[in-house]
Amino acid sequence: MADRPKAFVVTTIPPDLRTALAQRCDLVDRASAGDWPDQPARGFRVAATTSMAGFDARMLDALPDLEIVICNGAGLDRIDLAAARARNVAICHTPDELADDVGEAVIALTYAVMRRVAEADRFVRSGRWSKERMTASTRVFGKTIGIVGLGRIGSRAAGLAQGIGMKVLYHGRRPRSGASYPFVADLLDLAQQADVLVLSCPASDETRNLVGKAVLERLGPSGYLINVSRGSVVDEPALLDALESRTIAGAGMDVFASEPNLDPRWLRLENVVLQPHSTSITHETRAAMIDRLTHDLDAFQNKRPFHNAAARA
Ligand code: 8YV
Repeated sequence: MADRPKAFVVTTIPPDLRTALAQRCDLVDRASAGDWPDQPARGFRVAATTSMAGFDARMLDALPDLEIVICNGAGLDRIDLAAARARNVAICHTPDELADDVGEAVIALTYAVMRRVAEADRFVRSGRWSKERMTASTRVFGKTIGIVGLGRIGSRAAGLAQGIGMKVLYHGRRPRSGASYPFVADLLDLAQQADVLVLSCPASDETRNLVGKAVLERLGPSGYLINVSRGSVVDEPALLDALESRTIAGAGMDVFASEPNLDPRWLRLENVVLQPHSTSITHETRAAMIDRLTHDLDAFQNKRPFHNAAARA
């Protein structure tokens, strides 16, 4: 595509990505398309979305001239890959670029919630230190971390956890070839053994509500949950019950069932660390994601090979 294609921007995309796409495409925002996707929009060969906004079959049908969707993110759980393939629409995303920082954030969240870093910050800011002392936190070193989903993010978290003296176990559909950590076939068994249970698995129908009351009870009153996957992987009311009743000790959360509009119960909990789905948002990962998406778009426009997620649907 030598000419500048028109690109339909489905949702609010990060400004850095918008700037990069505007150098290659003429951008049109969904807001200017009336009651799209009920009324198709012609002439758009490119569309831009995010992992959380997704791109479904209805959207594909509403852009009949579409050739490629640019997705800001790794997760494809909200993109209909089969529908895109059936319509010969390519999907490019960022499967590799954010694993290091999200994996690192697993350790940050583990420290933050076990060593009560956010609580201690509030303790100082509130002036309580002049009247009382902070009560004890929990050591991270030597504890067992159970990773649900030893993919790119889980593997990064496992390596870092081992580096700070944690024992690493993992669970998934099957053992990963080459993994040097013990595989635990049963999630309840993993929760029983783990001091920290980390959710880094893809969101799917198979993992929906994977962690509910039974898993949380096995994790137990000295156990912690870290979620950098998707809110859908956890039965959130059961998790909130467990945190309020201290059935589990605490949680470090980057994703939520109804983000960004959280259940207000979260805001009343002292034993949680809350992040606004930001564990991948570092300067370095943003730059890497922009490079990947613009590389793939340029490759597509110039008929060079690139990773098309729809081709593997
Ligand atoms: C996004 C995410 O990358 O990549 C994903 O699937 O869930 C996030 O880390 C981030 O929110 C930027 O859209």
